Amino acid sequence: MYLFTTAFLVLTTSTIQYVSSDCGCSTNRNTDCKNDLNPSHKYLKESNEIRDNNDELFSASNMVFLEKSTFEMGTNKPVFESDDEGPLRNVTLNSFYIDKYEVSNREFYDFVKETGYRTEAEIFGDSFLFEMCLPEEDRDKYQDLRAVQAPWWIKMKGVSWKHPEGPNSTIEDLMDHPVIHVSWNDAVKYCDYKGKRLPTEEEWEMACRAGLRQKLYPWGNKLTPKGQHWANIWQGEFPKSNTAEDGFVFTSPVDAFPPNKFGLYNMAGNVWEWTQDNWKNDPDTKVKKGGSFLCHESYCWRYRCAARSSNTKDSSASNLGFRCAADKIRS
Ligand SMILES: *[C@@H]1O[C@H](CO)[C@@H](O)[C@H](O)[C@H]1NC(C)=O
Ligand SMILES: *[C@@H]1O[C@H](CO)[C@@H](O)[C@H](O)[C@H]1NC(C)=O
Ligand SMILES: [Ca+2]
Ligand SMILES: [Ca+2]
Repeated sequence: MYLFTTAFLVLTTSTIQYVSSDCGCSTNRNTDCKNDLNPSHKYLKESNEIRDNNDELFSASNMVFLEKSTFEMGTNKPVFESDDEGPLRNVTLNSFYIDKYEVSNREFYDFVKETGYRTEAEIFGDSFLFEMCLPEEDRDKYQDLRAVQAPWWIKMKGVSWKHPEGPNSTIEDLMDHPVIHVSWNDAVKYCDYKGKRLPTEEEWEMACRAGLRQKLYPWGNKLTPKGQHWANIWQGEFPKSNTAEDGFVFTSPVDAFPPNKFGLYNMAGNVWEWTQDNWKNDPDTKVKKGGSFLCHESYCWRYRCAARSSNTKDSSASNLGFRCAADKIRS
């Protein structure tokens, strides 16, 4: 049922040790892995301006229209050969709309309220939780539930989009954060209800690149131009310490960090985003794009536009969400 084909398999288990030193969330370890470290909003003026306007953030047609165009997809300098990041090729796409933001908890909450929808994690009764969210003294209890090749994931009962950081956590203070612990099947249902659909991988990557040619990131080639953070990823040593220099140990609000030139937020980092496409022709495994707050250059340099990874379509985790696309906006 759950299969991590991704990212996390590149580290061998021998390099992973659990030490009791600072893992990056010590400030609030016992209260569900809260983000209270210097939010990057403090110094990213642009994101503050948007955040003041919540109507805009949660309005129904919060999408960007992208004209029919040709763009260069992929790369001839793949970082992960086995992910099929290459080759560089021209792809022509018809016009489409795409959500400015990852789907937020508030939006998903409204959807559930209106439809009574239950996610697969709720039906299965568990989801993959990143261990940092648990109090350190509890982590040993869950040895048997760790993913073999990625032991920092714990398949945890009671974790779902409503309880994203542990069975006793809530989304109360995370309404503007991306919904997580949603499967591909859940994402398809949500977009469909909104009269939308998931983006194809090509659409997603075109949107990520925002008109820039052969750049690594949605904003260019430098990770931190002007000494600022442009995405929510991992700083420090994975998986032991997250210094959260970008302001966030865990997810960030969907409108944190500057948008790319198309006005799209968090294409790189924060949470991985499901796309429509099959991974290597397997209809049960879907392509996800963009990397997440858990990505670090040392083991998962996948917050590049060309990077790609996958999960089985019924799987869910702490770092996987989505945004929708559409051919037309419902009026
Ligand atoms: C894509 O098309 C443009 C314009 O025709 C061309 O300059 C470029 O070399 C092409 N890129 C690739 C990878 O074929
Ligand atoms: C959740 O809360 C219950 C009741 O307070 C407690 O018994 C349980 O250990 C908590 N679970 C976790 C994972 O913290
Ligand atoms: Ca971060
Ligand atoms: Ca993202």
